[in-house]
Amino acid sequence: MRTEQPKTIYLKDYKAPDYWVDETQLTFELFEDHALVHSRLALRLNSDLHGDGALPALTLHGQELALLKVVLDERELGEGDYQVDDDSLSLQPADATFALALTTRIEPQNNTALEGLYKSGSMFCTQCEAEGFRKITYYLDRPDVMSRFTTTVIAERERYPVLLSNGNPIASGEHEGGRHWVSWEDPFPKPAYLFALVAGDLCLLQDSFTTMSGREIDLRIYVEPENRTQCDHAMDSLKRSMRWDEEVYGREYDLDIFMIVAVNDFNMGAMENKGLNIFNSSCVLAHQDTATDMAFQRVEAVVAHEYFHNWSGNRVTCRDWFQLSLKEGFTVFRDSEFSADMNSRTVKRIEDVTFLRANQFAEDAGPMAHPVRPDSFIEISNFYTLTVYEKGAEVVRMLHTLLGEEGFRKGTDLYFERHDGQAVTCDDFIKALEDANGADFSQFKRWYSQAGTPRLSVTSEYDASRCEYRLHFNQVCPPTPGQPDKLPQVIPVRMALLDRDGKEMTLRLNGEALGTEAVVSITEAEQTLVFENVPTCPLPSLLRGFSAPVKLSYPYSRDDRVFLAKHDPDGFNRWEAAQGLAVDVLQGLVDIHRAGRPLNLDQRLVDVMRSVITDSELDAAMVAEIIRLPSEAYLVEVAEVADVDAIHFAREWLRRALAVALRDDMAARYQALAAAGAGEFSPSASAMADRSLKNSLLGYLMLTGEQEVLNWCVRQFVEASNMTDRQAALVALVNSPFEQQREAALADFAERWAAYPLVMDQWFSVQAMASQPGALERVQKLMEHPLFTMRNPNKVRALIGAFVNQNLANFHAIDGSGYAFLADRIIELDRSNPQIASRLVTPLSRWRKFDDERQALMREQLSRILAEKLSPDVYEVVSKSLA
Ligand code: 0A1
Ligand code: ZN
Repeated sequence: MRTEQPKTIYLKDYKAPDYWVDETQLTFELFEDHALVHSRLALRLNSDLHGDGALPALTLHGQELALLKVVLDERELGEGDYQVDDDSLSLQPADATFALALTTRIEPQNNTALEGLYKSGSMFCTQCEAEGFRKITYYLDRPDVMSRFTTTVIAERERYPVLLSNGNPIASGEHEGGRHWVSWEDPFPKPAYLFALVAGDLCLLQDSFTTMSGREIDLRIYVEPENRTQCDHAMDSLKRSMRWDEEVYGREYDLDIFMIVAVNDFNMGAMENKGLNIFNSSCVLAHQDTATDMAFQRVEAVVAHEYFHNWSGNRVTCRDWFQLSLKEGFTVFRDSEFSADMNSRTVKRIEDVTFLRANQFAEDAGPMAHPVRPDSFIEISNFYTLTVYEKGAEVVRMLHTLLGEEGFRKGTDLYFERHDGQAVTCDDFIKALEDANGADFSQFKRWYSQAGTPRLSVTSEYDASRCEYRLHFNQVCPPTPGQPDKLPQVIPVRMALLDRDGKEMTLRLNGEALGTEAVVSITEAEQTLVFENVPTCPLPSLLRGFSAPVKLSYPYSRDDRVFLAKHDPDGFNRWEAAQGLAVDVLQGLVDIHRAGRPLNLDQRLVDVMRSVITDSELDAAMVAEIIRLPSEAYLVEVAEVADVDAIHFAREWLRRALAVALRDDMAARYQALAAAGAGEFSPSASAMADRSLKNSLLGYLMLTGEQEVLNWCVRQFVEASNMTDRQAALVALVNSPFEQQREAALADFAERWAAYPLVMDQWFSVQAMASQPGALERVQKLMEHPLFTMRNPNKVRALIGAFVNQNLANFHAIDGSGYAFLADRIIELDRSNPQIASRLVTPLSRWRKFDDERQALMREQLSRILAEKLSPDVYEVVSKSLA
């Protein structure tokens, strides 16, 4: 916790360390009220910096530690021989190489921040990224210091039969008093952020994988005994990820054993510790009875993400935390391509783009906007952001688009070969791609240094007499904090030109035939492309597959969008056209509602929706995506000043109007899908797609208020063979006016699933998101539920997070009650878990989007928070929000 102003750290101040740590030997003695950590470090002067042999002081990072013993080269030091303050331990070495042995005492049981060594339930576990290792012992806790670790864990055998750390087990034995020990050795040098330890009473799912060179890897998933039956999907996902990384990137696993451990209390999704991934249980456990299809897909993606880090992150790591996107952007790109290969590529892309536009675009337009490679930070935990992860992945995707599959692979091969075992920068990554391909990405690198979402405005002209079609591109990137002026970026635009039948024309540019689809690079602020031999005026299909993370505008009429939604041969852009039409319609309805006039339904939207609902040839998952209206969050993002009430009203009105207009088609398709899905549960992609469409239709149909539909919904809730269908029915009931059925379903659900924390998280979320008035009171009441606790991040996200991020109409209530409620929760949580508290500030930080009255109310709450004694985490976000 802070009293004085926290310090800002700058990328430009980066300096290599004065000393290296070649070997790190750790011994943990775990007890019920504390732990002792003995470390023995082999240190060596960084002679590149200090070639003259002068020995600078050694300063190690350390926080919240009780230092019990310091031994320098076998000599125990007295208190006058070293200096300790809140963040560090300093001493003066006498030689260029030396051994330092330390003993610290820590209290994992009282570690509520879940950073460092802590307890989750009865289990000990660690979270060291980014700077958690310094809460375990004094160390050079920075990613460019890579060391070989050997770890011994000693604990009571009865309570902690399983003792794990990174690498391979090398020895074990018994101590008196019922204690036992296990030693682990990790042969690969690694930064401290990849260190992990687990001790607990865990059961094991075991399998094996034979690598491309024929090595047999022991695969282990450790969970608490009651979760033993919910690990199969994670294990399958792991094996698929291992194969995929061999096939697509030529990357083979390197240790003999790969372990995943599920813990209930975890700040993020999961962590890629070398050989010992620690997961939030929500990203491991999946069984059809308890997890939705979405949860299954998340497990698959997160397992893959952490596994892929073994190369993109662990073997090649980051020089400093400003380079975080080096591992995260690349790894998100890798996991999203993996998911695309395992499921529907187009649907995966639609999901990713939808998420990016509703969330990352908002971040890029807000007070915390920062480049993919930030220039400065106060608290690095605040920079595990959508910009570093998702926009970073988009940047890597553009490089992939520009180089093509083969060129990109040549580049990554060179990157892994050149930098294996090193801690490097985003520039090193780009350089490897350039060198392998003879490419020049100097302008492209602005994507790493400039924040903000570029706007790409396109207009066109057709010259019939010359058969020429001109596309004029104009790019502008708005100012962001600390960056008033931006330079033009490289924007790859994948595109085609369609004739009146929706057929792609052959593209000719500067005398060169490019085929029917091309990627053109826009590099200037203003640029015109002249297509030749264009026989009739075309309709452009632009930015296919969302080939660059920009805000594209082209003056499409609603009729143009209808045409593209029906005829564009590119599936992604068909969806994009339907989405654009829905956004346009909704924006029109918001304006009409604000003007106090009655709303009317544009039949063209009904027509598009009908055409897909009745098209049994089209992938059901695509249909589900096309009929899903843009979220309220996205409508807020695209509005100049967002009127949340009008947005909520218009969107709900449109949903109901569509349900009424399409009632019979929707009902027929719902019934057909329900009949087809009855019987044995299937986890196949096509069964998932069917469930997704069926449940989306049920949501619409319930808005008709018909008793018959209510009966279908109740039947689905009661008879469902899986959680996807049951939860969808619950959502529909909870959002319906049928109070008695709603309360009965909630009570039934709670009774049945009380023993399953992850299922109960859904129960909390469904209620927190229900948009009827009075949601805040309901949330406050739910906070008193015996299964709710502010100490578990999943519960906080499920109830508080869902309310403030997904229930916009209630959160933004004009009396300010939602804002005051959130401020209270942030202040309360900051005392126990600053990382989670800081993430909750986001909705308040977006105050500039709203009307004056709400702006004042939101700012008032931010100021109230700022007046408290705060962690650096919350201080940074709140102070930047108010700046
Ligand atoms: N590297 C992990 C994410 C992660 C980051 C920080 C954490 O604690 C503060 C935990 C996990 C990943 O990308 O999966
Ligand atoms: Zn990651």
